[in-house]
Amino acid sequence: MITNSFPQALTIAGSDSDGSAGAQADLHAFFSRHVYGSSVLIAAVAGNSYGIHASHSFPLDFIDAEFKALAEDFQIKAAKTGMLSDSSLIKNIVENYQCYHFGPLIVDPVITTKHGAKLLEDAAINTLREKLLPLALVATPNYSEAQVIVDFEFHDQADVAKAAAQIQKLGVKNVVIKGSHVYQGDQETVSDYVLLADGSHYLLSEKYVDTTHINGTGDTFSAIITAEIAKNKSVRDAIAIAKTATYEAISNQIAVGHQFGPINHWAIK
Ligand code: PXL
Repeated sequence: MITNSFPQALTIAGSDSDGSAGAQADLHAFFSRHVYGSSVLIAAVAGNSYGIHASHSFPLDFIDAEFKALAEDFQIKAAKTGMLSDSSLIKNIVENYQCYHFGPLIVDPVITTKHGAKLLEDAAINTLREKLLPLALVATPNYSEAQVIVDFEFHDQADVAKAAAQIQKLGVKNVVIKGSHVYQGDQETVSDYVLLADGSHYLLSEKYVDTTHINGTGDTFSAIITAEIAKNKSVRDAIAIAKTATYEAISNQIAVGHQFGPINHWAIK
């Protein structure tokens, strides 16, 4: 057997104790697409389907040791970031990522949870814009994260397109602004706006699913893109596969938790 020939991906993220989001969702997503998953954990949260009850960040020298341990042994073909806590942590991740060879970077700029809990402090938004986003092959902000990054409110699709172009100017090669999944009365579809490196742009749509089991949706979407990039798929194909997979996971819910439960990674084909 050739050492390290199996596709491998890395998530740099927080652990969510309920298994629905963060590193756990990423690892489930890598597994679902037959990619071996490793993790650099930057924090751990005490979470369940009601929300996040406590959070603990790991020391930066421990995070350095996680990066080094993986670099010395594994051959990672693509990496992604999730929860990032604060500015010093973002700087640490940027330094470590630049020091090793972990393949293209997918940045899921996690700012708040579905319950509204903050996972990135306000003062770190600039560091995210200036240090981490410029390294991204793909960035996958959701509707509200994109508004924070560009610092203006969206009123229509033209605003979303303008924001994607602005995010691309930060250095992100390909941008996906995920459509809102908050029920708006007559919502029938959820459409993500995609702006590729060559300037082409389009909407990717799936049926809106009326469910409270949506924890880990964004993590899973960006993790599937990462898994597909690790298998040498094109960015366009990786994004399309991620959209379909995330829809499959949302629309086949499992009975776990009382409130905002997890999506179903077994449903991903
Ligand atoms: O889904 C966003 C997210 C990311 N990372 C961690 C989380 C959550 C949401 O709960 O707990 C660790």
